[in-house]
Amino acid sequence: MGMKLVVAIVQNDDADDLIDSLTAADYRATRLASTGGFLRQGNTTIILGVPEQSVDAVLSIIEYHCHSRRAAVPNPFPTPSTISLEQIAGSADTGNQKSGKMEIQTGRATVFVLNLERYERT
Ligand code: 2BA
Repeated sequence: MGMKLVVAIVQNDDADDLIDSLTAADYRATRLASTGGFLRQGNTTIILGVPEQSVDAVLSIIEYHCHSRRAAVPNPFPTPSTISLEQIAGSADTGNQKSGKMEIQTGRATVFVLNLERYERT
């Protein structure tokens, strides 16, 4: 029986319900605290080793519990013209800079499905 590794990066607000639902459906999962490279804010990475035929069911559970969100966030990469000397010196809250905000629309979840060469639970 082929096994797959599902790696799902989800928003923290969706993680509890998602883990509860996966566990209730008898899927073993590991939850890792992670940080998005773009926003540099906390998110949750869930890894599950599952039989190949369970992948679609797991993806459905993820889709059901994870939500796309629109948010105004501090621009992680403000253009040089929007950076004040105070920001460069680290003495200003960049999030409150009028010119430092940007709108993003997150996805529901980012999911990778990988072939698992070997799975052991001893
Ligand atoms: P972050 O990298 O912090 O990205 C958070 C959200 O910011 C993204 O949501 C997207 O809406 C926006 N965003 C990311 N990069 C952007 C860019 N270059 N320009 C404009 N907006 C951008 P999602 O796409 O739903 O991603 C959520 C999290 O999933 C990401 O957090 C990252 O931790 C992970 N992720 C997404 N794609 C990935 C990939 N190809 N490889 C590894 N991790 C990924």
